[in-house]
Amino acid sequence: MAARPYPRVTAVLRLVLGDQLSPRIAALRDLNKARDVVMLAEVADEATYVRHHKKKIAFVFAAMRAFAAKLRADGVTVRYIKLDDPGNTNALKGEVLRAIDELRVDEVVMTEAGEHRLAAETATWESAFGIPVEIREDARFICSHAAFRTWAQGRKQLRMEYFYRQMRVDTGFLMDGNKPAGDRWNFDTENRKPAKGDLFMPRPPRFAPDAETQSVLDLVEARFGDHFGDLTPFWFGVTHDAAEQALQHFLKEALPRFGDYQDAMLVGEPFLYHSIVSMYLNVGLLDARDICARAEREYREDRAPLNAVEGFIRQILGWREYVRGIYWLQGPDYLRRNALGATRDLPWLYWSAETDMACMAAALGQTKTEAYAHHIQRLMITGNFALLAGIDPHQVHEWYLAVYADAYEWVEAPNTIGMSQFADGGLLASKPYAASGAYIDRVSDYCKGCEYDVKLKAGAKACPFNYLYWDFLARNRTTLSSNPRVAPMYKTLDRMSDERREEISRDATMFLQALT
Ligand code: FAD
Ligand code: DLZ
Ligand code: SF4
Repeated sequence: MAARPYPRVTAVLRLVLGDQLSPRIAALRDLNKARDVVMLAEVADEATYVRHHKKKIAFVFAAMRAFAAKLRADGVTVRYIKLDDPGNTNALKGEVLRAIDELRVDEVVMTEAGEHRLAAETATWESAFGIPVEIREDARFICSHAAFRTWAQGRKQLRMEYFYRQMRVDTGFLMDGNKPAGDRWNFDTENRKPAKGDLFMPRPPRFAPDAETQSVLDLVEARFGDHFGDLTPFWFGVTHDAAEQALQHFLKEALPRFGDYQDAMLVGEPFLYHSIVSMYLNVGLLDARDICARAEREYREDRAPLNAVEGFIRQILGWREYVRGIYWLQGPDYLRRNALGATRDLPWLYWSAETDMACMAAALGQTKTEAYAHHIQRLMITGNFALLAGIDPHQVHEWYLAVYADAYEWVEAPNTIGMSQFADGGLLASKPYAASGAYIDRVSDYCKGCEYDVKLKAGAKACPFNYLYWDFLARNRTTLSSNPRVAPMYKTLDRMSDERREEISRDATMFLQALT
């Protein structure tokens, strides 16, 4: 991705994709305002490669328009293609071609796309267009492709914890000299408290749509009205200033308790003490290094405890960078991994959110209304259910990619295929994130209002997670029983009477047969 050996050019088209809305994005480096044209294009292809949540499409389009307006205000020439502009080919390639024709461009410069589908396509553009197409590495990430490959080389296991420690050392975040702050790398054992309802819970700031965002909302309703999810109320910020306000609110109001309640879930509280910044961060309205530095400052200046700040920085410096590294290292075949051979179709309840399981209704309901669920809801409720029910991981992946405002394949796929569905056979997670109702009851208050009884193990009223958990282990014995972290559960299963094991299988079969 180094500069190419072409003769000096006279006009450069700089393409900025909908999730690259940062003034420091690589494609805009060395921008010549007198000569270059920056292009952004709303295209149906990108809104429908999975049928994205309506709020996600509106967020991306409105943020693209706001970014274009900001560039124009800074004296940049912008070619902005709206979805309903006459002549819109509704494909990025078509729009670049049209611009080359109409503007007499000599070169295209862009930042690498964040997923295999588009990266493979843009790699063909230079020969298709007959002019240089320079594709630059996305420098928003803290770990470059080369640095991740070097870290991964020769390792038997690619565990996040070791990657994270290396990142702490390399960046100096939360380091005191060559030691981790507080003399420990990880404070997770302190981060598992169940939350209680609190009138002063810090909810994310809500931004009223301006006139441009309102016109995007009308457009999305008209063109994608049949996509999943509620378009309104639409409260996401769509500018760098709004995202900055959301970050400041989190740092001040929620970060101090982020650690304690990281795993907690409460009825009627979709956000708890989470930051709700992923959608801003993933499109470039916030910067990962800046967020980590500012979170660290809250600890250094005694406004937030170390367990909270370390836990938060680990998500961004550790998990976020790590899953991206895995995504590019593994290649496109990763999306089709299915180590447990799961084949059930994704049940309709993932789209309707209609179910008697209170935990699933809560996680799916807020997914529909907010295009947001926090990590434990994604992993231990909807993900856990799909895993236990044996749902085809590719369908699960496509669902997660469609329904969240922050969903981009580089971050979503390793979380779904690897962490949540164990479909990569343990590359990412050392054991499946499978749990019975007891876990959900411990970290949430969902069970109190559920039609099912979390204490019951069998029968029509028993919590489905209880028998599905054992049935999952029984079904996957060949693949999982040799895993040292799962083996103790097989000992428990084997100590059960034959009648009990038959009962589990009967309850699970009946439940799964009724699942459509
Ligand atoms: P917080 O809980 O406040 O965490 C702070 C930040 O850390 C997040 O904004 C995010 O940038 C980062 N982060 C936290 N956990 C992870 C993780 N596991 N991987 C990568 N980054 C992480 N995150 C996405 O950004 N996009 C996705 O499409 C996505 N899909 C997921 C699918 C599944 C099945 C699972 C289990 C997790 C997924 N995640 C995804 C990770 C995580 O759930 C979200 O980043 C988080 O819920 C976003 O909410 P927040 O901003 O309030 O995060
Ligand atoms: C997600 C998205 C949507 C909904 N629409 C557009 C668009 O119209 N134009 C665009 O340039 N990008 C869009 N995006 C973001 C892209 O899908 C994203 O760049 C790729 O998925 C790579 O991550
Ligand atoms: Fe979920 Fe089971 Fe609790 Fe109901 S009883 S909320 S299904 S864990």
